[in-house]
Amino acid sequence: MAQFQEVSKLSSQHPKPPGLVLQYGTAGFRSNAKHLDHAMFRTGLLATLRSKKTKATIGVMVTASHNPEEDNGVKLIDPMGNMVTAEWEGYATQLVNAEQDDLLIVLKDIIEKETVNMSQEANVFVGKDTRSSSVSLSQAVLDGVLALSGHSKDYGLVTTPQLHYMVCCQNTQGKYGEPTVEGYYRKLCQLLYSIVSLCVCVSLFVCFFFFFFFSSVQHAIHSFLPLHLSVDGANGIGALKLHEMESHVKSELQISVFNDGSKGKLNYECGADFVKMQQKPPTGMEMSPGERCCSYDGDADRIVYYYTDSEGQFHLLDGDKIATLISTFLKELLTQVGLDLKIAVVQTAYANGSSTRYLEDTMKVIVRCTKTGVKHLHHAAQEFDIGVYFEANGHGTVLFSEVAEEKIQLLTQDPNTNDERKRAAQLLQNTINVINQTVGDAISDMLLIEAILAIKGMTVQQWDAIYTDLPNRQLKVKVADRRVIDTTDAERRAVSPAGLQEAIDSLVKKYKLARSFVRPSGTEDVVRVYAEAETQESADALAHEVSLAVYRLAGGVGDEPKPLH
Ligand code: G16
Repeated sequence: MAQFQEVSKLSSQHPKPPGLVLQYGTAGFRSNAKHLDHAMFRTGLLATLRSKKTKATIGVMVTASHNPEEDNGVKLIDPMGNMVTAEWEGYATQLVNAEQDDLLIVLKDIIEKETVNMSQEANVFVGKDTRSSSVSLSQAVLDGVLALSGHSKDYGLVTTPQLHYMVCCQNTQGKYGEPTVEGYYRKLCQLLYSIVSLCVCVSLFVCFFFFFFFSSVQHAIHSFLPLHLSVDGANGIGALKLHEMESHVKSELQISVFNDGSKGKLNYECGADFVKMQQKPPTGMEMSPGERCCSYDGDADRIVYYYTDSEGQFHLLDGDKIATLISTFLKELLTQVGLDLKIAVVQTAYANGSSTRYLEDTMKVIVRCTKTGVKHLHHAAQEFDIGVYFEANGHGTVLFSEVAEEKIQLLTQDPNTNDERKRAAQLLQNTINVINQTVGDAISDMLLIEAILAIKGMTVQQWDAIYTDLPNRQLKVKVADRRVIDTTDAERRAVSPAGLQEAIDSLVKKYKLARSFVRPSGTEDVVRVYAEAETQESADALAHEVSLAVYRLAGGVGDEPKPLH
């Protein structure tokens, strides 16, 4: 077949280093960029097969997100904008690891197993982040698509969620929106206008009564708009896209962008992962006490908020706090409209114990815990009418079932609905539109959070005070082969190596309100350790002791982990 000859020819320009093994991990392949050329070419091949199989457009995003600048990676996007299925992740691993001479055998095997019709047209959307290696690596993806005669559209520099959005728009014939970057901004920002204007109407209504006492209508509106926010762009694609979006929201939201890539290094001492892991502000950010700030990660699919108080103390509002704010807002609106829709929050083992207790005991919402990786959370959230999913690291979104969307839309149009119910239904409708339901999206989440705070008239301090986080610490341990650690119970317990879980259990018993778990990272060559306890000193000590147990029982390399203090 001519197509296979072309694959042979082009793959020799993207040869696999003999013996190199890569794993499709938590969010695709990730490694030092110099090992990835063949993986990109082959991901282009696989995306083309997936497109032929599904008769839909598939996305390929070249990014290593939160990893250091010298790394790169690739994420495959399925037709509805979600992550590719586990089965195809397996094919990706097989194809990428096939030695050069076996490539066609493995490729034909996948075609046969999946009964792919090779005469079917294929379409692949490709995007990339700002890493310098992304230029040649995305070209390798395009070569892979071309080798199997697929059509490709290169979106160039986009955030990961933007590419997810494009794929979904394309495959829903524009029902989800227009598959352009401009279309994305228009969709998200128009909704900010309407959410804010709804809010202004209410403010006006309230101010009408106060007018006679304080003559404060004008003042109230001016103090309400524009909102102001400082954003740390992690020196990545998010900063670039914020600049692009600025003109759309100038009068509603003023954004000061720091770490915009003009001088600093990607993700270096900045970005959502740094802020969450280090529990401190990014470098390069100007912060006034009490001012609302947020950080994106390297491909803008995560966001965390924070502020410093008048004593200079740093306060982090991570994915758990975001999930709580959004689900409280949605639950209140559902009560106002009188709709009985099942709402749930999906978290991972990293969720702070206080957040889970607050959600279950005070808010009385269903809480589910899944393995790390948005693909797992997304799947679990789909089981509910409204599924709010967030990882503590700030990656998350909200999913509305078709039934929920229909019921809400009907209410907005029902002539018998009173004004208060109609306003609440309209806000729910606007939330559906502003949120990127394909995947966690820092820009979309940020616009929703800003709108919620404005609507509720809430300061960042009031949001933070909803519940108090248990002090916690995350550490990384280097081991020879992190696959020796296997886990169960949504990664909360280790089943191997022998003795590790018993060691963790006895260490946890030493501290009050303590919890700890370990798991191999799926994006970095490390074992992650999480610990929480009643005090920061206890959380730090527990994290260190568990790190030592990992180092000793799981084949640690380099120096033994040192205590934090
Ligand atoms: C990716 C995944 C996230 C996950 C994170 C860390 O994020 O999309 O779901 O939480 O990796 O995963 P791990 O602990 O396995 O390294 P990103 O933002 O890097 O794409």
